[in-house]
Amino acid sequence: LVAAMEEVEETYIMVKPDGVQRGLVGEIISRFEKKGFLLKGLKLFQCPKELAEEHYKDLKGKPFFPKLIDYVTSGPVVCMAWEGVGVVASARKLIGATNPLQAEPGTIRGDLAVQMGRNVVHGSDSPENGKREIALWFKEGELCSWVPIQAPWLR
Ligand code: 3AN
Repeated sequence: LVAAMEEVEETYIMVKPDGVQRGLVGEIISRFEKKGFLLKGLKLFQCPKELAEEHYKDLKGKPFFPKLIDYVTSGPVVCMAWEGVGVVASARKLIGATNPLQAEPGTIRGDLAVQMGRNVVHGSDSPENGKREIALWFKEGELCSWVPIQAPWLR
């Protein structure tokens, strides 16, 4: 488990339409930036229905699936690719529990959200899904590989 935590990973983080509408984009980006992860891709994007369905394909049978698709396509989202050691699990900790009422204070959902169906942010649940989702939401030329000059020790 310790070895797994030391892997450099990528995760797909997305500010959902409610986060954009509420003006929380800067606040959410800031939490990952301050933590010390590396931003590799960033864009404002109106998600088509087909892409939302592909992204959430594992939840297709759930009763809330149609509402989830309507929600995530209801306005622009902010798509981000973040890189770092153990970034997948760490980002999920920063985000907090799926149900914002159960999310710990200090987490994004714990601090900024109330409703399960309006939980402001998405984060990949495994390194495999991180790769899959980044490939799904970004085109090749939209990602940058770079080393932060001011803090190379973070990598
Ligand atoms: P997470 O986003 O924390 O990884 P998932 O992957 O289980 O959670 O669910 C994806 C999204 O589906 C959640 N972010 C939430 O918006 C929605 N969702 C999950 N469970 C429910 C539920 N019981 N009722 C309504 N929406 C839900």
